[in-house]
Amino acid sequence: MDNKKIIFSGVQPSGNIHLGNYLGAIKNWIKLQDEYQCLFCVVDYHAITVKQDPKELKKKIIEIAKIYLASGIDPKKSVIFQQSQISEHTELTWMLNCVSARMSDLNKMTQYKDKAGDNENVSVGLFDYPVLMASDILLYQTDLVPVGEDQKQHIELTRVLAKRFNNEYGKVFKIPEVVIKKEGARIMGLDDASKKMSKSASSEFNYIALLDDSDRAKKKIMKAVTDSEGVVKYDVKNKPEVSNLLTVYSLLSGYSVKDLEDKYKGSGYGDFKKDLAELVAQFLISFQEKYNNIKDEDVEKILEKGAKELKSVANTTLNNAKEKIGLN
Ligand code: ATP
Ligand code: LTN
Repeated sequence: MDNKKIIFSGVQPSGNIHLGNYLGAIKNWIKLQDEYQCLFCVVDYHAITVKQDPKELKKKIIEIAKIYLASGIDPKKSVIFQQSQISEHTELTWMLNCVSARMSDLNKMTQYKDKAGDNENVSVGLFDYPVLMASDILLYQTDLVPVGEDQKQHIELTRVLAKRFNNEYGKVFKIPEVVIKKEGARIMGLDDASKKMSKSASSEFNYIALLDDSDRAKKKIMKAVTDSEGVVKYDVKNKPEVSNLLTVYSLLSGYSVKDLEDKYKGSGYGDFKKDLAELVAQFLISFQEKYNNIKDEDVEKILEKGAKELKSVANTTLNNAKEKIGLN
């Protein structure tokens, strides 16, 4: 790796990757590739914090890497790799579990509370998920972590764990910064704008998957919940549904929200939704054309090459940390 600043981010190979993942995270990574050394991970150890079907998981790992490539991640500029191919991720997790992370830190994590609710019958891994995420980031001396809004708390925890370790044992880890782009940082569910668009939503009318059939996607937009006012206006507090659709429209078309408000002044939601449905369909058709042209064997080679390239970097950090706590 050269002397550029390091960017690290990742997506779990679980559920259906949706427009929220794309607009809130992956799309923003594309522009960063020239200025930074970018590392994009398929975080498969995170995916197994909830039950996965082994055959499906294998397919999903390749699918995520393909989605990275079809979105414009260039393997000549950025490193794409699979988390479980570098054992240092789980080794560092164990060390941080023991010497840096506290139950009281993890008890504050809202994602865990949202996912587990009152159910005690969830995996220990789901609770420990943020420490694995911290290890991902810290192993590579990451400078910046571009993510959607929902991950902010996890990056803050990463900083706490790194500082705590450095203070107690001597400097091993760089303290990373979170990068959250305001627009698209939290795309909301199409069926319920009070919750984020989510892979694990119970209804498929919550999200537009990147691999959705374009006609199906059009239907989902036409069925998206709005209000009864009939005014296309951005007002997150009073019109969260319409504001969410405006955000998606703006990010996919490049038009500003203001331009879109002007365009649909006085015309109700019918034309607005129809045009958005067409825009989404065209986006999906062009995305999927790229996706379908990528061969599984090529993806496997890219993942292997990525892991080879990063193994020694991860190993150096891990050994430094081991040395400091008296393990080497
Ligand atoms: P789940 O929805 O099941 O909790 P997830 O989509 O949040 O899963 P990941 O696949 O790990 O989990 O997320 C990948 C990236 O997408 C992260 O950077 C996350 O912040 C971002 N992201 C996820 N959902 C949204 C959303 N609705 N709006 C914007 N960004 C999102
Ligand atoms: N938990 C993240 C995925 C993730 C990640 C990371 C993101 C795992 N490790 C490191 C950034 C940096 C999520 O989006 N659900």
